[in-house]
Amino acid sequence: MALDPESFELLKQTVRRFIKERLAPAEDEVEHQDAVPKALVEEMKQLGLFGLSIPQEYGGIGLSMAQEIQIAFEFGQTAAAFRSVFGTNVGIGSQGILMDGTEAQKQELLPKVARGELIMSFALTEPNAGSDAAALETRGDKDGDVYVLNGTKRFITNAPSAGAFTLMARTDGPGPNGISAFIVPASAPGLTLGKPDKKMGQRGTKTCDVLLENVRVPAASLIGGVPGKGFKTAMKVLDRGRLHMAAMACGVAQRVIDLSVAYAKQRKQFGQRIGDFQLIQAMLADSQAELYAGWSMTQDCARRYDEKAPGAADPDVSMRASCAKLFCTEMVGRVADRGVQVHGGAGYINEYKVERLFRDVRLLRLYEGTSQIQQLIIGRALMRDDA
Ligand code: COS
Repeated sequence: MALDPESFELLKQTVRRFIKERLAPAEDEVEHQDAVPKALVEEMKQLGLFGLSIPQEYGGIGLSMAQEIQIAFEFGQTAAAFRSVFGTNVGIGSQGILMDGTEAQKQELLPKVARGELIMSFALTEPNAGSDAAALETRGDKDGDVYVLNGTKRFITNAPSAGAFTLMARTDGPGPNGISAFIVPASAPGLTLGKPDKKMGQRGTKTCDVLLENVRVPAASLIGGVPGKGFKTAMKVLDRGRLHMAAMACGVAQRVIDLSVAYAKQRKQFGQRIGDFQLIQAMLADSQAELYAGWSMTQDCARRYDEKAPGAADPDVSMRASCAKLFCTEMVGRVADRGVQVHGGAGYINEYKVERLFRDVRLLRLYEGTSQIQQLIIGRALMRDDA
């Protein structure tokens, strides 16, 4: 699946212009209001951003992974909240349905997801199951043709705006193979939301708990109609999400470098531009070299992702997606830190964009699998006997 090169180039130029002309001027408002203006969300829907990764047969734009990462890179260059508005529809919220859902589920849900009429959110994490996702405790007990869901999901991105959740619950005993993935409407009786989380950064993005108390969903809402497959669906969805995150991290790194270079050209000390000092140049150079490495790696992995069978698991690609996520999210942490350093005292002031970016990128090393989980996946892959 891919959009033809000409249409894709047009889309990329449109996205660039949209970010420059519509989103960048609204960044301060997002930071201070802690919300994305509704009018901009509507414009995002018109542009088709909610359906970037959904095949054209289901009403989306049908980007390949190699194309999607380029759009993620562009969105890395503006406030994180904008990408987050449609991020779960494009990624972790919808991809489980696309990869493992029945044809009926795809036809019913994906066109609405692609149009942004239905916001999908991904509910895996729980108070006692973060990195150890297979330890999740939310129960899905079968009662005739219905599953009864009970439990708590934590830090769920876009939960306040979600119309439905891709939600993992335990239906069949302990361990990963006892987990099933459900499509749960936000309106289901017994489903309630916790209060919005107050986060360190990424203002304008919304997360909260999702509480399930005797929520009854038909057995037909099991993704793929088969129990016990939910953990693998979640892992496949996360592989893809990790690559998207790596690309976004590269986009932020690009922005930090651009801001830092601009500042280094304009700020004068000791009678000259600070950018003329080699110690400043060294920081800029390290950031540029690291971005180049991370972006090359991400593009290579996306190409490999597109080459494998759609929806299939490929341990080598999973391992490389973890390499990209690990390297790029750690890289952007270092780049943002140097960005603040180049800005000196100004870099610690909220009016300067690097201060926000420094806080915003901290999350990238945590969500969709911490750096330590990525190390574990890579290490295990190398130690496999058949590797
Ligand atoms: N694609 C497809 N299948 C996968 C897979 C992948 N990327 N990763 C694992 N699996 C399969 C395994 O092959 C195994 O299948 P079999 O039982 O048929 O052998 C099954 O899933 C269980 O895998 P594993 O034994 O590796 O599970 P673990 O409990 O040891 O956990 C980690 C694996 C730690 C990698 C997983 O729990 C994880 O990614 N944790 C982080 C969760 C996360 O990212 N949370 C972020 C919040 S969501 S935004």
